[in-house]
Amino acid sequence: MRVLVVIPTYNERASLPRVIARTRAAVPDADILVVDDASPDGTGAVADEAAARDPRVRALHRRAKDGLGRAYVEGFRWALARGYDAVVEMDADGSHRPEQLPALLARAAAGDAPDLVLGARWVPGGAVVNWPLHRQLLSRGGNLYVRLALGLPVQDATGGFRVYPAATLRRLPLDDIQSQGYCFQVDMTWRVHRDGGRIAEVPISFVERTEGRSKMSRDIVLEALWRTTLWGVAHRGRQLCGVLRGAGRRRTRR
Ligand SMILES: Nc1nc2c(ncn2[C@@H]2O[C@H](COP(=O)(O)OP(=O)(O)O)[C@@H](O)[C@H]2O)c(=O)[nH]1
Ligand SMILES: [Mg+2]
Repeated sequence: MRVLVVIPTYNERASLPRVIARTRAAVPDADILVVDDASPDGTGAVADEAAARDPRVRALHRRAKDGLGRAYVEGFRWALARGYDAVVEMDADGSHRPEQLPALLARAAAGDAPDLVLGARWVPGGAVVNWPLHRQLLSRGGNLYVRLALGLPVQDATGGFRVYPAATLRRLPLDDIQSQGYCFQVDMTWRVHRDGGRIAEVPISFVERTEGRSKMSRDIVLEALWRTTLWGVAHRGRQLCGVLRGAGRRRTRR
């Protein structure tokens, strides 16, 4: 299996070299693509230095900060154009432990061939380390809302440590994906599920970053909230139409 690990970066100069080194050690056969949004702190140059030293590392430079979703879509296209079999999403800040990648990839390659493998915090065996209470509540609350609004049968739809088989990415309309922030993760999960895809969750331990700063913001939370609400209303509307159509058919038959 040819695997590409896509690492989006915005101001991750301090943590990126170590994350790249840990990834190379954990999955020596995988390639790495850093997708940097012109980070003012020079992360792009750090990625270029890593790429110059190691042919398995590549750097893609975007002109300006344009959100996690668009950075990933660009990474996915890069992978599909080069014939990779699977694409990994992983953060640059060390929160996603590269040492857990072999378990995620093994699950992706298992006999039942899931269409998406999620690294999950909120499942038995999963954990968060050093995350402040407000982030834990936001993540748990967000996931609960996603389950209630969409009926999505997963425990951690918001996490960004996951494996996409290339076939799944090829089926998705990558051009249509509007989500910019972290709701991109929910958007993708929801699309795979609606498409009839099988989703597997593998427990991970998420470790709060020790360097740099989180890019989580109020706008990112609001985007996730309004988009999930719209998807939920549309979904529940479709369900209701289905129920009413079924009842109508039963009445005409009688
Ligand atoms: N290319 C790119 N990467 C981003 C952007 N926003 C966040 N990231 C990266 O996405 C990953 C997750 O972001 P982070 O701030 O750690 O989010 P948190 O873990 O939820 O606090 C990190 O590797 C960030 O550098 C963006 O607009 N563009
Ligand atoms: Mg982080």
